[in-house]
Amino acid sequence: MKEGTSAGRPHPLSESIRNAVAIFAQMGFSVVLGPELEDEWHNFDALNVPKDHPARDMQDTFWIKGEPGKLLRTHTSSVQIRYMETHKPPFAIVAPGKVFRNEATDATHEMQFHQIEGLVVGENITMAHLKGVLTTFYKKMLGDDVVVRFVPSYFPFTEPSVEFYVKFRGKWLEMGGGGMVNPKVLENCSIDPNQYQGFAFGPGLERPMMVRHDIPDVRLPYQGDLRFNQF
Ligand code: YSA
Repeated sequence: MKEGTSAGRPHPLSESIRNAVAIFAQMGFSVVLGPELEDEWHNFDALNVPKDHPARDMQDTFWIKGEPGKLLRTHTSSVQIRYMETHKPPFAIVAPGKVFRNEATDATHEMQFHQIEGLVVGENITMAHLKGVLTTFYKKMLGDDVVVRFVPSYFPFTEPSVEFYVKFRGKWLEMGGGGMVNPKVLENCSIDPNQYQGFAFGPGLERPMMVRHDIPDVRLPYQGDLRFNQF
């Protein structure tokens, strides 16, 4: 190799996205994609987040100027709706992609980040399946000794809901949210909640990258520092 050059490698974020997709694909999930430019129905309404409900404030939204009702998706949960509107259960999908939030940045928050949405709908699906899938995912992603903690939470589109955490630099770091799909959401997509249940989850992908590479600040890998692409 020429002096002064070094071998390149995938950016840690690309690696995080590719690993996550590969792990879920190995577990039998199909991989689907959805649009980053969304509408209110798929991002909020169909997910049981009514207009003027305080839950909408949980995610600060970038609205598109001059196009009422259009927004940059605040989470990949919009892809759940797009998929359920056009497919009949049973199915198990993941949807990776960029999401956007109009919020102040800090060491664990960027304005643009990535999530991988998971959705399983079928018969006799329980919360135990959700815990098993996510625990397996983080063990494969971060190593067998990782400890995943599940804590009760609230999302309008799941009931019951959980948040899950992994330990990083001595503190619990929130990795994502999930739960059992709210029957109202199934109904909004013309799926009979008396016959089918489902679980869904939406982990971020920047935070596992931070844990895996011991990166202390989520903003660092977004600043074009070429050392992230070198061995
Ligand atoms: C909940 C229930 C479901 O059935 C499906 C999905 C979900 C998750 C929900 N859609 C959601 O977005 N929850 S969240 O706002 O807590 O974000 C999920 C994860 O994204 C966080 O735990 C974190 O890992 C990551 N995240 C959130 N804001 C971030 C961020 N990562 C980097 N920068 C930010 N600003």
